Amino acid sequence: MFKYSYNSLVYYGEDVDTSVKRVAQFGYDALELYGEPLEYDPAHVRKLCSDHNITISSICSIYTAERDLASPDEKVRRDGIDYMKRVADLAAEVKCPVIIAAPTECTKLTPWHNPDEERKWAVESMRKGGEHAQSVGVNLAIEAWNRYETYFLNRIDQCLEFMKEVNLPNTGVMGDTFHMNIDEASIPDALRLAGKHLNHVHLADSNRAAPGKGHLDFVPIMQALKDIGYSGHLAFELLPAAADPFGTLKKGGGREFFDEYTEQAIGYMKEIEKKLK
Ligand code: LER
Ligand code: MN
Repeated sequence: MFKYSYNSLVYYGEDVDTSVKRVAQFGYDALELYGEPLEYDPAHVRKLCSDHNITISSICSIYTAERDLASPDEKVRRDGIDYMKRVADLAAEVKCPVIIAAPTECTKLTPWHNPDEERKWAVESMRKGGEHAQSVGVNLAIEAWNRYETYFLNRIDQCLEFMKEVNLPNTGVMGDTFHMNIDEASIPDALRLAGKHLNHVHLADSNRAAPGKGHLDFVPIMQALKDIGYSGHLAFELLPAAADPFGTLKKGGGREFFDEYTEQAIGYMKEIEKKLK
């Protein structure tokens, strides 16, 4: 019923060939690429996808302090917009429908300037990047992150407000169950609120491990997605339980996030699907 994807961010240090083969082997529809466009050869990715009957569901943009769309520094905002354009171009080249967008650096916990002005800059920057994405046929999914990763958009209702201000037809919102577990009063209600504007989803359990390894109840979450007629991808975005998950991966930890969790995540959700009304 649903289309599944796996975010390659956790396949740290691996070539895209191996990642595509792994998700194909475990019955996925798609792979989510991490957002560093220079690391991919689009023609090669297209060929790999067609050889293994996989699509690219989405691109997980990486927003850093140098790419912050709300920065008081005009050059930083421009670099952020240019980055968004490059991610959109890669998406178009690999036939990927949606790229993740966020107004701030991931882990920016306080504004660097007057918050109202930051918001105005964020809206303007997102609109400029989004207009380019629209011109190459790509949609933006505005993602809410929990309070420990941004002060800006922590919940779906805030993303919907921001989306209205950006005011582009190719812009929607997305939920990530790891963040939602922290900052939404109810994950299913937030998904219902997003309704037709929901254009991407990240799935992870409460501890960011594969569903079934934490304490989230995925039945009402998936029921809400079914009830709103969600037709986009469900992409597992799983990361090691550490303050510095990439440090863990760099040291060779988190091996269960490769084969073991890739297999377990989709298997668990297919069982959940059987319980839906
Ligand atoms: C950040 O925690 C996150 O959820 C990612 O999707 C990064 O874009
Ligand atoms: Mn996410």
